[in-house]
Amino acid sequence: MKKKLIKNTTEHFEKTFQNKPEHIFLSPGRINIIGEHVDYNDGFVLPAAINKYVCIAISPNKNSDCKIIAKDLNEVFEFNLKDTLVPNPTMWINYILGVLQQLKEKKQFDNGFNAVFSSSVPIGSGLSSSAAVECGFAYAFNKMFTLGLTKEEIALIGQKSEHTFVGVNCGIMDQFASVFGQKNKVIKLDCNTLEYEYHKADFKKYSLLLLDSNVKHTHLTSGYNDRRNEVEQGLVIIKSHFPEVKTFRNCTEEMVNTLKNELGEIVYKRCHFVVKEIQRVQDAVDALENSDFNRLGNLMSETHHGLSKEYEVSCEELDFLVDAVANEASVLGARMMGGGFGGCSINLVEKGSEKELIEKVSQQYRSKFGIDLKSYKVKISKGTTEYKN
Ligand code: GAF
Repeated sequence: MKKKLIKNTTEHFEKTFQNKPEHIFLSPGRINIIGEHVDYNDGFVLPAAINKYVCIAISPNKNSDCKIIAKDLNEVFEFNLKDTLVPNPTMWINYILGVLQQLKEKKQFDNGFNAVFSSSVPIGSGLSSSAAVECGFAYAFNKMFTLGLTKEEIALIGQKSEHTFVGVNCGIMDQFASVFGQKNKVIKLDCNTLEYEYHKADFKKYSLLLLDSNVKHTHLTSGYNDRRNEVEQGLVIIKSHFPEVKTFRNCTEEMVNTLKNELGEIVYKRCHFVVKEIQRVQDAVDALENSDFNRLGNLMSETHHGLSKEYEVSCEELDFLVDAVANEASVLGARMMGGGFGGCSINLVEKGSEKELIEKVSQQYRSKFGIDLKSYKVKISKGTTEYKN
Protein backbone atom coordinates (compact mmCIF):
# COMPACT_ATOMS: atom_id res chain seq x y z
CA MET A 1 0.00 0.00 0.00
CA LYS A 2 2.77 2.44 1.03
CA LYS A 3 5.00 1.20 -1.80
CA LYS A 4 2.21 1.61 -4.33
CA LEU A 5 1.50 5.15 -3.12
CA ILE A 6 5.19 6.07 -3.47
CA LYS A 7 5.46 4.42 -6.89
CA ASN A 8 2.35 6.12 -8.27
CA THR A 9 3.31 9.53 -6.91
CA THR A 10 6.87 9.22 -8.24
CA GLU A 11 5.73 8.06 -11.66
CA HIS A 12 3.32 10.94 -11.92
CA PHE A 13 6.14 13.34 -11.07
CA GLU A 14 8.42 11.78 -13.68
CA LYS A 15 5.75 11.92 -16.35
CA THR A 16 4.93 15.56 -15.63
CA PHE A 17 8.39 17.01 -15.06
CA GLN A 18 10.45 14.65 -17.22
CA ASN A 19 12.91 13.81 -14.46
CA LYS A 20 13.05 11.99 -11.14
CA PRO A 21 11.98 13.78 -7.96
CA GLU A 22 14.99 14.69 -5.84
CA HIS A 23 13.08 13.92 -2.63
CA ILE A 24 10.13 11.88 -1.46
CA PHE A 25 8.44 12.56 1.85
CA LEU A 26 5.80 10.60 3.74
CA SER A 27 3.53 12.33 6.21
CA PRO A 28 1.03 10.22 8.17
CA GLY A 29 -2.56 10.69 9.25
CA ARG A 30 -3.44 10.06 12.89
CA ILE A 31 -5.83 8.34 15.22
CA ASN A 32 -6.67 9.54 18.69
CA ILE A 33 -7.32 7.01 21.44
CA ILE A 34 -8.93 9.58 23.70
CA GLY A 35 -8.85 13.33 24.50
CA GLU A 36 -11.14 14.90 21.94
CA HIS A 37 -11.69 18.64 21.63
CA VAL A 38 -9.37 19.28 24.52
CA ASP A 39 -6.20 20.19 22.63
CA TYR A 40 -7.35 23.81 22.26
CA ASN A 41 -8.48 23.69 25.89
CA ASP A 42 -5.01 23.05 27.33
CA GLY A 43 -5.83 19.43 28.02
CA PHE A 44 -4.05 16.15 27.35
CA VAL A 45 -4.54 14.05 24.24
CA LEU A 46 -3.47 10.53 23.30
CA PRO A 47 -2.98 10.35 19.53
CA ALA A 48 -0.71 8.27 17.30
CA ALA A 49 0.44 8.45 13.69
CA ILE A 50 -0.88 5.70 11.42
CA ASN A 51 0.22 3.79 8.33
CA LYS A 52 -1.77 5.98 5.97
CA TYR A 53 0.22 8.73 4.34
CA VAL A 54 0.40 11.78 2.19
CA CYS A 55 3.28 11.16 -0.20
CA ILE A 56 5.12 14.17 -1.65
CA ALA A 57 7.49 13.84 -4.60
CA ILE A 58 9.37 17.10 -4.91
CA SER A 59 12.40 18.83 -6.48
CA PRO A 60 13.70 22.35 -5.91
CA ASN A 61 13.72 24.89 -8.73
CA LYS A 62 16.40 27.40 -9.59
CA ASN A 63 13.90 30.27 -9.26
CA SER A 64 10.84 31.10 -7.15
CA ASP A 65 8.25 29.44 -9.41
CA CYS A 66 6.16 26.74 -7.80
CA LYS A 67 4.04 24.07 -9.41
CA ILE A 68 2.06 21.66 -7.25
CA ILE A 69 -0.06 18.80 -8.53
CA ALA A 70 -2.72 17.18 -6.37
CA LYS A 71 -2.64 13.83 -8.14
CA ASP A 72 -5.79 12.39 -6.58
CA LEU A 73 -7.83 15.39 -7.69
CA ASN A 74 -6.04 15.80 -10.99
CA GLU A 75 -5.53 19.49 -10.24
CA VAL A 76 -2.52 21.75 -10.78
CA PHE A 77 -1.69 24.98 -8.99
CA GLU A 78 1.06 27.32 -10.10
CA PHE A 79 2.31 30.50 -8.45
CA ASN A 80 5.41 32.54 -7.77
CA LEU A 81 6.71 32.92 -4.25
CA LYS A 82 7.58 36.57 -4.86
CA ASP A 83 3.84 37.27 -5.22
CA THR A 84 1.62 37.89 -2.19
CA LEU A 85 0.06 34.62 -1.04
CA VAL A 86 -3.62 34.77 -0.15
CA PRO A 87 -6.23 32.08 0.60
CA ASN A 88 -7.58 30.55 -2.57
CA PRO A 89 -11.00 29.07 -3.47
CA THR A 90 -9.17 25.82 -4.33
CA MET A 91 -9.26 24.39 -0.84
CA TRP A 92 -6.33 21.95 -0.87
CA ILE A 93 -3.76 24.54 -1.91
CA ASN A 94 -4.50 26.62 1.20
CA TYR A 95 -2.88 24.01 3.46
CA ILE A 96 0.36 24.54 1.54
CA LEU A 97 0.06 28.28 0.89
CA GLY A 98 -0.49 28.82 4.62
CA VAL A 99 2.78 27.02 5.34
CA LEU A 100 4.66 28.96 2.66
CA GLN A 101 3.36 32.29 3.88
CA GLN A 102 4.86 31.64 7.31
CA LEU A 103 8.16 30.54 5.83
CA LYS A 104 8.23 33.76 3.81
CA GLU A 105 7.67 35.76 7.00
CA LYS A 106 10.02 33.79 9.24
CA LYS A 107 12.77 32.79 6.82
CA GLN A 108 12.44 35.12 3.81
CA PHE A 109 11.70 31.93 1.95
CA ASP A 110 11.50 32.22 -1.84
CA ASN A 111 12.79 28.87 -3.13
CA GLY A 112 10.59 27.53 -5.91
CA PHE A 113 9.85 23.82 -6.41
CA ASN A 114 7.88 21.30 -8.43
CA ALA A 115 5.79 18.81 -6.47
CA VAL A 116 3.26 16.04 -6.88
CA PHE A 117 1.38 14.71 -3.88
CA SER A 118 -1.07 11.90 -3.37
CA SER A 119 -2.74 10.49 -0.28
CA SER A 120 -3.77 7.17 1.23
CA VAL A 121 -5.23 9.05 4.21
CA PRO A 122 -8.94 9.16 3.40
CA ILE A 123 -10.14 12.76 3.09
CA GLY A 124 -12.83 13.97 5.50
CA SER A 125 -12.68 10.84 7.64
CA GLY A 126 -11.31 12.51 10.74
CA LEU A 127 -7.84 11.02 10.15
CA SER A 128 -6.21 14.39 9.59
CA SER A 129 -5.27 14.33 5.96
CA SER A 130 -4.99 18.13 6.20
CA ALA A 131 -2.36 18.05 8.96
CA ALA A 132 -0.50 15.40 6.97
CA VAL A 133 -0.36 17.74 3.95
CA GLU A 134 0.66 20.80 6.00
CA CYS A 135 3.33 19.01 7.99
CA GLY A 136 4.56 16.99 5.02
CA PHE A 137 5.22 20.12 3.00
CA ALA A 138 6.65 22.09 5.94
CA TYR A 139 8.97 19.15 6.69
CA ALA A 140 9.95 18.91 3.02
CA PHE A 141 10.82 22.61 2.72
CA ASN A 142 12.77 22.46 5.95
CA LYS A 143 14.80 19.49 4.76
CA MET A 144 15.35 20.56 1.14
CA PHE A 145 16.30 24.13 1.91
CA THR A 146 17.92 23.56 5.35
CA LEU A 147 15.73 26.06 7.14
CA GLY A 148 16.66 24.82 10.61
CA LEU A 149 13.13 24.36 11.91
CA THR A 150 12.53 22.04 14.85
CA LYS A 151 9.81 19.38 14.71
CA GLU A 152 7.76 21.43 17.13
CA GLU A 153 8.06 24.48 14.88
CA ILE A 154 6.94 22.39 11.91
CA ALA A 155 3.83 21.25 13.82
CA LEU A 156 3.05 24.83 14.87
CA ILE A 157 3.47 26.09 11.30
CA GLY A 158 0.99 23.43 10.16
CA GLN A 159 -1.50 24.51 12.82
CA LYS A 160 -1.16 28.20 11.96
CA SER A 161 -1.65 27.46 8.29
CA GLU A 162 -5.00 25.91 9.21
CA HIS A 163 -5.96 29.01 11.22
CA THR A 164 -4.89 31.60 8.70
CA PHE A 165 -5.50 30.04 5.28
CA VAL A 166 -8.11 27.35 5.94
CA GLY A 167 -10.21 29.05 8.61
CA VAL A 168 -10.36 26.23 11.16
CA ASN A 169 -9.13 27.31 14.59
CA CYS A 170 -7.82 23.85 15.36
CA GLY A 171 -5.66 22.75 18.24
CA ILE A 172 -2.18 21.25 17.89
CA MET A 173 -2.99 17.53 18.24
CA ASP A 174 -3.15 16.53 14.59
CA GLN A 175 0.01 18.25 13.45
CA PHE A 176 1.90 17.10 16.53
CA ALA A 177 0.89 13.48 16.01
CA SER A 178 1.78 13.60 12.34
CA VAL A 179 5.27 14.96 13.01
CA PHE A 180 6.12 13.23 16.30
CA GLY A 181 4.53 9.82 15.67
CA GLN A 182 6.57 6.72 16.53
CA LYS A 183 6.05 3.11 15.58
CA ASN A 184 3.84 1.26 18.08
CA LYS A 185 3.70 4.22 20.47
CA VAL A 186 0.91 6.56 21.43
CA ILE A 187 1.82 10.11 22.39
CA LYS A 188 0.54 11.60 25.61
CA LEU A 189 0.72 15.27 24.76
CA ASP A 190 0.23 18.08 27.22
CA CYS A 191 -1.32 20.68 24.94
CA ASN A 192 -0.61 23.42 27.45
CA THR A 193 3.17 23.03 27.52
CA LEU A 194 3.72 20.79 24.47
CA GLU A 195 5.60 18.37 26.71
CA TYR A 196 5.02 14.81 25.63
CA GLU A 197 5.77 11.24 26.49
CA TYR A 198 5.44 8.05 24.49
CA HIS A 199 3.52 5.06 25.80
CA LYS A 200 3.70 1.62 24.34
CA ALA A 201 0.62 0.96 22.20
CA ASP A 202 0.31 -2.62 23.31
CA PHE A 203 -3.35 -3.58 23.26
CA LYS A 204 -2.54 -7.31 23.81
CA LYS A 205 -5.48 -9.34 22.54
CA TYR A 206 -7.33 -6.26 21.32
CA SER A 207 -6.96 -4.11 18.26
CA LEU A 208 -8.13 -0.73 17.07
CA LEU A 209 -10.69 -0.74 14.31
CA LEU A 210 -11.93 2.36 12.53
CA LEU A 211 -15.41 2.42 11.06
CA ASP A 212 -15.84 5.20 8.55
CA SER A 213 -19.35 6.64 8.40
CA ASN A 214 -18.54 7.91 4.93
CA VAL A 215 -20.33 11.16 5.73
CA LYS A 216 -18.94 14.63 6.21
CA HIS A 217 -21.43 17.23 7.32
CA THR A 218 -20.96 20.76 6.11
CA HIS A 219 -20.94 22.39 9.56
CA LEU A 220 -17.55 20.83 10.33
CA THR A 221 -15.70 24.15 10.08
CA SER A 222 -18.37 26.41 11.56
CA GLY A 223 -19.37 23.93 14.28
CA TYR A 224 -15.73 23.48 15.28
CA ASN A 225 -15.08 27.21 15.58
CA ASP A 226 -18.39 27.70 17.44
CA ARG A 227 -17.38 25.12 20.04
CA ARG A 228 -14.11 26.88 20.53
CA ASN A 229 -15.88 30.21 21.09
CA GLU A 230 -18.35 28.66 23.52
CA VAL A 231 -15.70 27.16 25.77
CA GLU A 232 -13.68 30.37 25.64
CA GLN A 233 -16.74 32.29 26.86
CA GLY A 234 -17.23 29.70 29.60
CA LEU A 235 -13.64 29.96 30.76
CA VAL A 236 -13.92 33.75 31.12
CA ILE A 237 -16.90 33.27 33.47
CA ILE A 238 -15.19 30.48 35.42
CA LYS A 239 -12.03 32.58 35.87
CA SER A 240 -14.04 35.55 37.09
CA HIS A 241 -15.30 33.42 40.01
CA PHE A 242 -12.22 31.27 40.55
CA PRO A 243 -9.12 33.42 39.90
CA GLU A 244 -6.90 30.41 40.67
CA VAL A 245 -8.13 28.82 37.43
CA LYS A 246 -5.73 29.60 34.60
CA THR A 247 -6.94 27.04 32.08
CA PHE A 248 -9.43 24.16 32.02
CA ARG A 249 -6.62 22.07 33.43
CA ASN A 250 -7.06 23.42 36.92
CA CYS A 251 -10.80 23.74 36.75
CA THR A 252 -12.86 21.12 38.58
CA GLU A 253 -16.22 19.60 37.84
CA GLU A 254 -17.53 21.17 41.08
CA MET A 255 -16.54 24.66 39.92
CA VAL A 256 -18.38 24.19 36.64
CA ASN A 257 -21.41 22.77 38.44
CA THR A 258 -21.51 25.72 40.84
CA LEU A 259 -21.74 28.07 37.88
CA LYS A 260 -24.33 26.09 35.96
CA ASN A 261 -26.93 28.87 35.91
CA GLU A 262 -24.58 31.66 35.02
CA LEU A 263 -22.90 29.65 32.25
CA GLY A 264 -26.26 28.81 30.71
CA GLU A 265 -27.25 25.38 29.45
CA ILE A 266 -25.12 25.20 26.31
CA VAL A 267 -21.88 26.67 27.65
CA TYR A 268 -22.26 24.62 30.83
CA LYS A 269 -22.47 21.39 28.85
CA ARG A 270 -19.43 22.30 26.75
CA CYS A 271 -17.31 23.19 29.80
CA HIS A 272 -18.47 20.14 31.75
CA PHE A 273 -17.40 17.90 28.88
CA VAL A 274 -13.96 19.50 28.67
CA VAL A 275 -13.23 19.11 32.38
CA LYS A 276 -14.32 15.46 32.37
CA GLU A 277 -12.47 14.66 29.14
CA ILE A 278 -9.18 16.04 30.42
CA GLN A 279 -9.49 13.72 33.42
CA ARG A 280 -10.45 10.77 31.23
CA VAL A 281 -7.19 11.02 29.29
CA GLN A 282 -5.19 10.71 32.50
CA ASP A 283 -7.29 7.70 33.49
CA ALA A 284 -6.90 6.17 30.04
CA VAL A 285 -3.12 6.39 30.22
CA ASP A 286 -3.22 4.56 33.57
CA ALA A 287 -5.53 1.95 32.10
CA LEU A 288 -3.23 1.43 29.11
CA GLU A 289 -0.14 1.18 31.32
CA ASN A 290 -1.91 -1.43 33.47
CA SER A 291 -3.36 -3.28 30.47
CA ASP A 292 -6.79 -2.63 31.91
CA PHE A 293 -8.60 -2.68 28.58
CA ASN A 294 -12.09 -2.93 30.00
CA ARG A 295 -11.45 0.36 31.76
CA LEU A 296 -9.95 1.90 28.63
CA GLY A 297 -12.94 0.81 26.57
CA ASN A 298 -15.38 2.22 29.12
CA LEU A 299 -13.55 5.55 29.08
CA MET A 300 -13.76 5.68 25.28
CA SER A 301 -17.48 5.04 25.43
CA GLU A 302 -17.92 7.75 28.08
CA THR A 303 -16.08 10.12 25.77
CA HIS A 304 -18.51 9.36 22.98
CA HIS A 305 -21.46 10.04 25.22
CA GLY A 306 -19.96 13.41 26.17
CA LEU A 307 -19.11 14.34 22.58
CA SER A 308 -22.59 13.43 21.45
CA LYS A 309 -24.73 14.82 24.28
CA GLU A 310 -22.65 17.59 25.83
CA TYR A 311 -20.23 18.83 23.20
CA GLU A 312 -22.68 17.98 20.41
CA VAL A 313 -20.16 17.29 17.68
CA SER A 314 -21.40 13.83 16.73
CA CYS A 315 -24.09 13.11 14.14
CA GLU A 316 -26.81 10.54 13.57
CA GLU A 317 -24.54 8.28 11.55
CA LEU A 318 -21.71 8.25 14.12
CA ASP A 319 -24.11 7.72 17.01
CA PHE A 320 -25.56 4.81 15.10
CA LEU A 321 -22.13 3.23 14.58
CA VAL A 322 -21.29 3.55 18.26
CA ASP A 323 -24.68 2.22 19.39
CA ALA A 324 -24.47 -0.66 16.93
CA VAL A 325 -21.44 -2.13 18.70
CA ALA A 326 -22.43 -1.22 22.26
CA ASN A 327 -23.69 -4.69 23.12
CA GLU A 328 -21.13 -6.68 21.18
CA ALA A 329 -19.11 -8.85 23.55
CA SER A 330 -16.05 -8.44 21.32
CA VAL A 331 -16.08 -4.63 21.59
CA LEU A 332 -14.70 -3.02 24.74
CA GLY A 333 -15.36 0.57 23.76
CA ALA A 334 -16.24 2.81 20.84
CA ARG A 335 -16.44 6.50 20.14
CA MET A 336 -16.44 9.05 17.38
CA MET A 337 -12.95 10.32 16.66
CA GLY A 338 -11.56 13.71 15.62
CA GLY A 339 -13.43 16.94 15.01
CA GLY A 340 -16.76 15.17 14.47
CA PHE A 341 -19.82 15.88 12.31
CA GLY A 342 -18.87 12.79 10.31
CA GLY A 343 -15.75 10.71 9.77
CA CYS A 344 -14.77 7.63 11.74
CA SER A 345 -15.52 5.89 14.98
CA ILE A 346 -12.63 4.19 16.77
CA ASN A 347 -13.34 0.82 18.34
CA LEU A 348 -11.35 -1.28 20.76
CA VAL A 349 -12.17 -4.81 19.65
CA GLU A 350 -11.02 -8.34 20.29
CA LYS A 351 -8.48 -9.42 17.69
CA GLY A 352 -10.04 -11.82 15.21
CA SER A 353 -13.57 -10.48 15.65
CA GLU A 354 -13.13 -7.61 13.17
CA LYS A 355 -14.39 -9.27 10.00
CA GLU A 356 -17.65 -10.51 11.47
CA LEU A 357 -18.23 -7.20 13.21
CA ILE A 358 -17.64 -5.18 10.06
CA GLU A 359 -20.05 -7.37 8.08
CA LYS A 360 -22.76 -7.07 10.72
CA VAL A 361 -22.46 -3.29 11.20
CA SER A 362 -22.11 -2.65 7.46
CA GLN A 363 -25.41 -4.38 6.80
CA GLN A 364 -27.22 -2.47 9.54
CA TYR A 365 -25.67 0.81 8.43
CA ARG A 366 -26.61 0.29 4.81
CA SER A 367 -30.18 -0.57 5.60
CA LYS A 368 -30.53 2.45 7.90
CA PHE A 369 -28.76 5.15 5.83
CA GLY A 370 -28.24 3.59 2.41
CA ILE A 371 -24.51 4.32 2.79
CA ASP A 372 -21.62 1.88 2.41
CA LEU A 373 -19.50 1.68 5.52
CA LYS A 374 -15.74 1.69 5.13
CA SER A 375 -13.38 0.24 7.69
CA TYR A 376 -9.67 0.47 8.41
CA LYS A 377 -7.46 -1.65 10.63
CA VAL A 378 -4.60 0.72 11.18
CA LYS A 379 -1.04 0.23 12.40
CA ILE A 380 0.65 2.79 14.60
CA SER A 381 3.58 4.15 12.66
CA LYS A 382 6.33 6.72 12.63
CA GLY A 383 5.83 10.41 11.92
CA THR A 384 6.72 12.58 8.93
CA THR A 385 9.92 11.46 7.31
CA GLU A 386 11.94 11.51 4.13
CA TYR A 387 11.68 8.25 2.22
CA LYS A 388 14.98 6.91 0.95
CA ASN A 389 14.92 4.10 -1.53
C1 GAF B 1 -9.68 18.29 14.75
C2 GAF B 1 -8.68 19.37 15.11
F1 GAF B 1 -7.88 19.65 14.04
C3 GAF B 1 -7.83 18.98 16.30
O1 GAF B 1 -7.02 20.06 16.69
C4 GAF B 1 -8.71 18.53 17.48
O2 GAF B 1 -9.30 19.62 18.12
C5 GAF B 1 -9.75 17.52 17.01
O3 GAF B 1 -10.48 17.98 15.88
C6 GAF B 1 -10.73 17.20 18.11
O4 GAF B 1 -10.08 16.61 19.17
O5 GAF B 1 -9.05 17.12 14.29
